[in-house]
Amino acid sequence: MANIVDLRSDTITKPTRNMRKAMAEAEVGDDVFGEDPTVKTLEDMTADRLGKQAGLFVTSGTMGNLVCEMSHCGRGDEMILGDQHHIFFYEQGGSAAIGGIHSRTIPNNSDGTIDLKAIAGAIRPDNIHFPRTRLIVLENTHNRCNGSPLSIEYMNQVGKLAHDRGIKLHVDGARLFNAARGLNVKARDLVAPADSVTICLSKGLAAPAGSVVCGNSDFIAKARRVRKVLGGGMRQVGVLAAAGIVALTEMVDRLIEDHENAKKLARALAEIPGLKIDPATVLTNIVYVEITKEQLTAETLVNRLDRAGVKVLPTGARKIRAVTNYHIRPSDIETVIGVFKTVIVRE
Ligand code: TLP
Repeated sequence: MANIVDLRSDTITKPTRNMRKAMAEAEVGDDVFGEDPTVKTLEDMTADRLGKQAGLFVTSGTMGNLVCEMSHCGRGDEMILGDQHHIFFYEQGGSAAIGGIHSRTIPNNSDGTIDLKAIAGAIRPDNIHFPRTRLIVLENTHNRCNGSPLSIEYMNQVGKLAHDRGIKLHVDGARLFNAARGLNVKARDLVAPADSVTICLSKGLAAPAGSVVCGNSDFIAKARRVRKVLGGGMRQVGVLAAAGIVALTEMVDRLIEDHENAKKLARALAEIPGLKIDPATVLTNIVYVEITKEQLTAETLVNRLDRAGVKVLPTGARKIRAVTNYHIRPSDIETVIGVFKTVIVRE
């Protein structure tokens, strides 16, 4: 079969040659004893890049978020977050199931923000009947909201609101570097108001696994304990951290190519009758498309595309998602556009 163009996610990216070499040559030690030099380098490097005191290597974005939530909140405490956040939508309710944390959701705007007034209104007063509001969570870029990057101004406004009320701010920055490249700002400026942040190495940055949590030293000491109780203490894990170091040093700047590819795809799909998308909403590497052609479901479209060598994800009955990534070239985008036209227009 001809080349498959896989746009299901940027999580499908495979490690680069430089990553494999670094993994093979990595110096390692028992990281639960704090003796893996490569993990330490990755943690320090990430913290430095994000303007935080310390970092903690974790297995995944899901673990990073849960570790942060549980480090900020005790059982019965409440966190405020958007109803489209990954944490609320796709993490199995782990905050409640494992952390005993109560989620108070606020509808996300289509650009991934949540209204400041709504956040302020959701903060609980001190009352014996209420849970205590301990945490506000933002997601940047916002996966389910078109991969939208949240601006420095907005992040600062939410940070101020949180801190004025003695509440912490966590940022799910699984694609924080996409946000920074998309807005042409520094990642550290985006998370300056955050008390904790999770970034992922294994999405757009193409490392095989791993995320890093950053915050101040006291917070990271607490987070290290939580990681251990969740079974996330790994031993000679410098073999993975080595790929993460390459991801941070070599793979961030090129994210702009993914964004260009996504914008090109969005512009072309907007021209195809039977599909609906506003290309102006595509600012990073995630493209959501609504299907308006009568009686065409996402499932049918995804199957037809798949048979023609293009993989995308159904994200609703009449909605699909395409995510550009390291393995996608501009010529693949041309191919994908052609396949969409054939599948939608001609069938
Ligand atoms: N997102 C995955 C799927 O789970 C949907 C994807 O393909 O986009 N935060 C955000 C914003 C994410 O998009 C993801 C993964 C995570 C956290 C969780 O990361 P992992 O998969 O490493 O646990």
